[in-house]
Amino acid sequence: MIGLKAQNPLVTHIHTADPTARVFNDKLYIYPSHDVVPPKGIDAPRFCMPDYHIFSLEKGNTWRDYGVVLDQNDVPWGKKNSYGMWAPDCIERDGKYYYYYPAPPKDGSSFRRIGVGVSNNPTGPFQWEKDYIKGIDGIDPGLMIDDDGEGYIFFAGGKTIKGAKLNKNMKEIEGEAIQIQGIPAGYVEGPFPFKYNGNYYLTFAHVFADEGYTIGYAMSKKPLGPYVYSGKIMDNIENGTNHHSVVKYKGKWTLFYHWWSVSGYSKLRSMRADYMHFKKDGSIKKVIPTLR
Ligand code: FUB
Repeated sequence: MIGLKAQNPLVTHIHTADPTARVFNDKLYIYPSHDVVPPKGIDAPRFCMPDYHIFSLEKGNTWRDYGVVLDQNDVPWGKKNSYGMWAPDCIERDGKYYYYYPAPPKDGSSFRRIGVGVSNNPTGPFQWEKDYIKGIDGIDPGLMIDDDGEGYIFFAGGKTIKGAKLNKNMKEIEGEAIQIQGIPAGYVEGPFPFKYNGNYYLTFAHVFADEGYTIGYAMSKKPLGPYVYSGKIMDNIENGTNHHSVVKYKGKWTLFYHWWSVSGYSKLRSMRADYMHFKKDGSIKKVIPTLR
């Protein structure tokens, strides 16, 4: 266990990226990915990402690091030493916690597949499914449980966002994943779904040719859309990528994202958080990050 002060960047003992924040039983958890310096002799891919840690916010505003919850070489269906454990998510349904993660598959069927593990606790241990979820071919799983209890998974694939309803077991999708309509042109990744005041929101990292990575969002009246692009939540802050999440914690909406101020290198990122505000009409005010 490692205790750290709750301020930006949130932790500095390891590099963390793509933070998915969740509140379970009034406690704040973060499910980030983990950037490392390529070990000697390793011809690492663009990002070097070997495993996942989980964090929780403790009394006194310190972060607890639960250590490695899944190593790349323990993914039952994964390619060994891929260093490709990209952005994960975790969601609760009926008292069980489901952890979704992308990894390169050993069968070579795709760039990334998405696997799932289940636990009775938000921090595991998780029982990892032997195979990846069929019908999903992409990265960056983003999960949502609707008010009626139905589960949805969104992911990025081929510069688009796709989504599907999950079966009750949370390990299979119902039918086929569909391309989400209404997402603007340009490279998109890191979809994060949530619901507020009867509207469905889908936020995503959105790359503009002349600006680079921003955080954009779209709104809909139905979980799988069609969505209407509604603007930017954050301008490009030169943070490498702009994978993020949104959560309401202790009455305040908060945006979790990353930047590389600690390392000075865009592939060694550090997670951060800033408050986010809605306007009366449901639109989101742009977040000005505290870059310190
Ligand atoms: O962190 C690795 C990948 O870069 C994520 O999966 C993307 O969203 C981008 O942040």
